[in-house]
Amino acid sequence: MNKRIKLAADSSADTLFLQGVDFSAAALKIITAEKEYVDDAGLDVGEMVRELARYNGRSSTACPSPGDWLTAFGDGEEILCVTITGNLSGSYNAACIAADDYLAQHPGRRVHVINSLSAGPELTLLLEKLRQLILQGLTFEELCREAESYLQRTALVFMLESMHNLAKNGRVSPLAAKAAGILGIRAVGKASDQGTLALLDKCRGEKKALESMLRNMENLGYAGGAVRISHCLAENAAAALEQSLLAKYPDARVEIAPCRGLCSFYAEQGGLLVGFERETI
Ligand code: X90
Repeated sequence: MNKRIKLAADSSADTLFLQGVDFSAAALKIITAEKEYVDDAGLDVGEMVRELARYNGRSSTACPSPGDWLTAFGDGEEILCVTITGNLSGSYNAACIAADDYLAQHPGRRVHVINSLSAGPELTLLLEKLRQLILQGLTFEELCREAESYLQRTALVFMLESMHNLAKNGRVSPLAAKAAGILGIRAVGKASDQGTLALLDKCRGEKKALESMLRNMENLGYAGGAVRISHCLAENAAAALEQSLLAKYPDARVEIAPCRGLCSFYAEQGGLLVGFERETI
């Protein structure tokens, strides 16, 4: 294992472990009046989603503190850190503060913090790409450059049945959230270039919504590259999307995984997040 280079990401990346490289995650928290859920390997995500479905009070989230980030940085000599979009979370700012502290404590070491402007599976794709490149022996400078350029070649679309938690916590306007609150209507959208939610479509029924997702992926430049689908208790929808992708792009590398805590809280039951590689023009 390359012990010089350390990868760190917050728990919005849905990644607990990366084989063969030095990786640590910084947990976000999901907070209710009754309980605090720490989005780390110990969290039973299914149980959290079920408990939250029964809970009617106020709930919110909290990003990692600079101290949490410092813990994730550990004793790395060269640290590459990936955060959820800085336009919806304080995680990126906290990581930048931690980076300054770290460099003050350890002159001569390096920290590069990347604001993904995204969430969930687009971060997972980036981490997997960085894992490969570390194993191939790229230098820290090369990794920083490749990370930024890979992010230009990936995107994120989503399908949400409810945007209740996003609206309640001020991450989308109540008006935008309204459609997704109506029974049977799914909101399809993307991570905008500013790292916010942009609505693309409102669909009646899952089939139409999945068609819209695929169409929008293609509009954003999808042409058969890697796809990562994260779902919140929506395994069937994820599998259906995989099928339609493979029907059209038989060589596509598609992976499906359940969301961890933070993405489950905001995507809510039935939500799908899709990170994918796109061709750029
Ligand atoms: O700092 C915090 O408390 C975390 C706040 C996170 C808010 C947004 C999370 C979004 C999760 C929802 C659909 C995809 C959105 C893509 C946005 C760029 C996933």
